[in-house]
Amino acid sequence: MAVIAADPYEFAFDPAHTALVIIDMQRDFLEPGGFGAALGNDVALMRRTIAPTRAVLEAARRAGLLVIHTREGHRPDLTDLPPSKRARGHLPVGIGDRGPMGRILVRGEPGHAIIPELGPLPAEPVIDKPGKGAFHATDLAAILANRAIRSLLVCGVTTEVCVHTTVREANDRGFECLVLSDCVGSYFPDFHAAGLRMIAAQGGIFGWVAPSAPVIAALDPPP
Ligand code: TIU
Repeated sequence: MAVIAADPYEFAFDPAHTALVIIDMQRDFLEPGGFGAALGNDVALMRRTIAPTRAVLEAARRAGLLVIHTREGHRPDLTDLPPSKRARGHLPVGIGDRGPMGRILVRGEPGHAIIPELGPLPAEPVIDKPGKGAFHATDLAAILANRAIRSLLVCGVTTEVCVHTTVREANDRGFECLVLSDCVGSYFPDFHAAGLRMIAAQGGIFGWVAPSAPVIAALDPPP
């Protein structure tokens, strides 16, 4: 077992039964000129997660962890897009519309792709999810069960939306989740901070929070 200092108390995990889950590190959320930026958000708040997430990703690959990437998006015909989600916000350019990097949150479009810095390897499952949570309407639960995964190391964006929803879904399914504080980001710093506190509050009501450095150290034991 690897054991690291975390909030609210130490997090113990067996790397053989642990997956790294990287949530929605897509061009439309992180790149200047994408959907998030077009909505007036400061993508710099999100981009600070790229370097630490890449370091965790490389350590997870070295350690042989199951690595799973997710993308939020919809079929090109939008048949899996709830009308409520499409209508929400009365956006002038919304989901399914042509945006700065192709049709927004539509699978196969440039903006839907994972940023090149964190691109998946061919053997790493990519979960295409229509919702905020990675379990809803996907085969993530089956993939984790087939590998006897019990613990999740969670990175990605945004802290209070897709990361939170996924961690809550995972927690209710019996997974132990460690959220890596420097590897998750939000357009809203106060939501990010509160989101992390909410994970670890009440004795770890949804899971644990720790920075990436001790996780990388635990995955890379000294020779
Ligand atoms: N991936 C994810 O969090 N999707 C969002 O829509 N996030 C927002 O914060 N809007």
